[in-house]
Amino acid sequence: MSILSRRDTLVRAGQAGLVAGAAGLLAGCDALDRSPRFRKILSLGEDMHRHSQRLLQDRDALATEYSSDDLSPVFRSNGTRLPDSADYAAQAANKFVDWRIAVTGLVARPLSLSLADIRSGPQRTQITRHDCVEGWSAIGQWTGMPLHRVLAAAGIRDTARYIVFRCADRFGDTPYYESIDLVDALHPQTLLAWRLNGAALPIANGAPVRLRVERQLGYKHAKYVNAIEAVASLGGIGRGMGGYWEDASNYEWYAGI
Ligand SMILES: Nc1nc2c(c(=O)[nH]1)N[C@H]1C(S)=C(S)[C@@H](COP(=O)(O)O)O[C@H]1N2
Ligand SMILES: [Mo]
Repeated sequence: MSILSRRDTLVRAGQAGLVAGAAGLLAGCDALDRSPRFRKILSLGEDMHRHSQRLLQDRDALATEYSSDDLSPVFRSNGTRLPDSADYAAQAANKFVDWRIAVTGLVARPLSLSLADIRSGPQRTQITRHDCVEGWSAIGQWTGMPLHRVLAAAGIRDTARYIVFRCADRFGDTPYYESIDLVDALHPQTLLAWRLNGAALPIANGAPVRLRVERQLGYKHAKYVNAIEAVASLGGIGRGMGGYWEDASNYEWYAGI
């Protein structure tokens, strides 16, 4: 079962719920229904529904994809360029064959994915523009496994609302982490990327695996990902704001572009 079809089902179930709810409300309420005030309330509800549908559609839209002519000559790096730990150095020396990404939390089947697992199976390649809040952009070609495949394989539970990504690097004692909601997690361009511009992902850009979440700013694109957790709430993770920079410097949790 594809996670996308599951979401379609959820959305449809939600709409059916609304319709059923409205029908229930209206059953035997002819007098009320004729009241202009009540009709106004009903149409307000419809407006709100249309508005949230529009927002959802916008969130689902694809980020612009570019052609290979547009590629930046160099895809620069930012933040951590080399995680400072003996374990990471050993993993890198070993070409990351022992790297594992734990997929846990609100899932039916916790997973431990190797780099080989991420590289096999369905892949997507896309050329997109990365925008950093610090005022630079770069266009790069990314290849990776769509995150929705991983979440489908793990059997994400209905109670999950966010996906948290934990990284191998730290700022002082504080590990880098990020989180996104399910709209972005299930978006077709959201990837666990292991290739940049046709070569293995360089260490400076997050080797062996980093997140691409193309509708958001650079700091959301967690590098050096070693754990993925499905959660119902971001409270209790880090300082509770949903990411390293959100906790440290009040960066927006939703950094849409
Ligand atoms: N683990 C980790 N992920 C991270 C960062 C970091 O320091 N550590 N920096 C973020 C920021 S601010 C940006 S702009 C991008 C930079 O990605 P790049 O190094 O491939 O350019 O990674 C983001 N993800
Ligand atoms: Mo950034």
